[in-house]
Amino acid sequence: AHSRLRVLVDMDGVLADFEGGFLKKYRARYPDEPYISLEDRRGFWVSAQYGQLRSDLCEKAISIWESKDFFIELEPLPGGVEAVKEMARMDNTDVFICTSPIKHYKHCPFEKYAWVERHLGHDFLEQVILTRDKTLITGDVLIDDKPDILGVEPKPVWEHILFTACHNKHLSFQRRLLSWSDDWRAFLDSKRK
Ligand code: UMP
Repeated sequence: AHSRLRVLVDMDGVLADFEGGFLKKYRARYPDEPYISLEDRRGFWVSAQYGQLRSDLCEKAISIWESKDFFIELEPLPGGVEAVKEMARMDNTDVFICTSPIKHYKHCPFEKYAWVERHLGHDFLEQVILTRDKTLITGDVLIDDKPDILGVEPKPVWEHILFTACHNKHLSFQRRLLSWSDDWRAFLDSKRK
C-alpha cells in the first residue's frame, strides 16, 4: 500500500516573480533613488538590504509591496504554473500553495487568491493556505526560496527543499531545486513511500 504525497509550494519567489516585480515598480516609482540589482541581492528581506543601502529606503521598499495591484500583477516564474498543474494531476499527490501574506492586509491576501484563480483556475483556490507560520502545516515537502523557515513548531513535518532565487544562490543548502526546469519529479518520487 502507498500513502499520498503532500507537497506544499510557496508562492513569492517560487511561482510568482516577487523580486522582479518589486524592482520594476521600485525603479518606476523612485527613479532617482539607488537600487539593488537582482545580481547583488543578498538575504531574504528586500527591506533589510534597502535599509542597509540607506535607512530611508527600507520604508520606500515596503511601500511598493503594500501598494494595490503589486501582488496580482506579479509575473509567473518560468514553468511554475505548469509544474504545479502537472503535480496536481499526478496519482497519489496532493498539492497546496503555502504562502505568507504581509500584515498590511488591505490588498495582499485578496490579490494572492486572485493570482491563483487567474493562473491556476478557480478550483485551485481550494488548495490555498495563507499562514504566517509554515511550521504548523503538515506535508512531506515544502518548496520555498526562504532559507530559514521558523515558527512555533521546532520540528516541522515537511522536508524543506530550497528553491533557488537571486537572494539565496550563494548559500549552501542540503537540497535545492535550481528552477522549475530542474528535476522536481525525481525529487518527489524520492519522497514517496
Ligand atoms: N516580504 C516582506 N519583506 C521583504 C520581502 C518579502 O514583507 O523584505 C513579504 C512578501 C511576502 C512574504 O508576502 O514576505 C514572504 O512570504 P513567503 O514567500 O515566505 O511565503
